Amino acid sequence: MNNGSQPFRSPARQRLNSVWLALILLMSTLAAGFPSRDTHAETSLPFEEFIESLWPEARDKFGVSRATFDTAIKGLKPDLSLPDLAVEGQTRQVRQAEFTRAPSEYLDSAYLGRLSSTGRGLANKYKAQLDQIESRFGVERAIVLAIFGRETAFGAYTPPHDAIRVLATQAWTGRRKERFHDEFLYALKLLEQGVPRAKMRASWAGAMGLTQFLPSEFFSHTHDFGGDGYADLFDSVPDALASAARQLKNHGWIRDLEWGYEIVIPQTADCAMEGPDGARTFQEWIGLGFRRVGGRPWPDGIANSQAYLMSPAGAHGPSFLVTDNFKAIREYNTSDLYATFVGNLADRIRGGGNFATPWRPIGPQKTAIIRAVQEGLKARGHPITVIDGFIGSNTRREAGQFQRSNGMTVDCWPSETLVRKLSPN
Ligand SMILES: [Ca+2]
Repeated sequence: MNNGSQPFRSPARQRLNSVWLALILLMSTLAAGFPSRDTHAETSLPFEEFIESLWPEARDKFGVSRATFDTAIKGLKPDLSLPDLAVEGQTRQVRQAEFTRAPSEYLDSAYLGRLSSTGRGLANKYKAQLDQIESRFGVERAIVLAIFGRETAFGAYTPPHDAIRVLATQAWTGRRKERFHDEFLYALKLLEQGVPRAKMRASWAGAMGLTQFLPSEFFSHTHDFGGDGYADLFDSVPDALASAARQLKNHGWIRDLEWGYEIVIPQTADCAMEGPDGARTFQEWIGLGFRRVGGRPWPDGIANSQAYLMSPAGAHGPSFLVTDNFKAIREYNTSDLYATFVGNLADRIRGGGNFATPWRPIGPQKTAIIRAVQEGLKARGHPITVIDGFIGSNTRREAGQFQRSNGMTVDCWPSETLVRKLSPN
């Protein structure tokens, strides 16, 4: 699952030139207008008392013994350096990397190329098991391998945190602490079932194992491959691959359907058609003049499948028609960049996959500017429901529609220019 702290081989850092300084000054100004939600503590109990308050539930609903509980919490201290906490006196922390890194960096072709080479090797090594996984779950091997590659670089990366400490901290004072309450209890249940604490190394968001599952997912999506009675997501590659496939299937994966296709938007259309609400059949898209890049043919049998337009960098990079399987990947990690990474890595493992359209270097996605664009669009009656400073299909589409109806260049991308245009003064 979420693995924002995972190291990423990024291209050269953005240089801090005068344009950036101006942007930063603008951002500070914008940020000043939006009082942070997280400068006040929402925690009512001290950490130790909060953890102890979970004991009755751990015992009654999760079958945890007092001995396991005591051992797990002995000497436990919260880790206030984690991202996404709401801690008194602490400034806002950076959230998931998917929401801050530029698309051109996140979808770095060289890194994708290296991963795909390793992935092809693993496809040979685990051919027999992958045959069975495809047949059982209907998820194609390249997709399953791509999840493994994205999450832990095929096991080369071990997350740095102790899962119990991370989950206890997030459940106590995380910005999304409701979500982590049960995850902490499921982690205790894993200990109760004999998973060694030392194995339970987690991302800052509590995901563990070769394919990064949250503790609750160990109880809903795992698959024991080989029938030794234990789905070992820490040390068994076949178990981890089968479990990733099962998780995708549980999230609606459709057999024999691609995740999506890079396309060319016709002159008569633009990026402001983006988003799941604008889904049409492939037949309809093709009728509107959408075509695959490089004149590639459409495969047989997809005419009546639904797809929606998705341009993760607005008009500054490739656009895709994506299917319900793209949505299933997003259930693994709710981010268009994440799902595009997985889909593209799968394409490359199969031997293709280079983006035909370049990702232009548009810099990291600036939370303050995105937030100002969302506020401005909402004030003008656009259907923006969440002002969160994170960019997704909805913000890109509405930005594009505003640009279109105001005679601006339609790039569906938040910018300083767009903020000024949206400003009431
Ligand atoms: Ca097993």
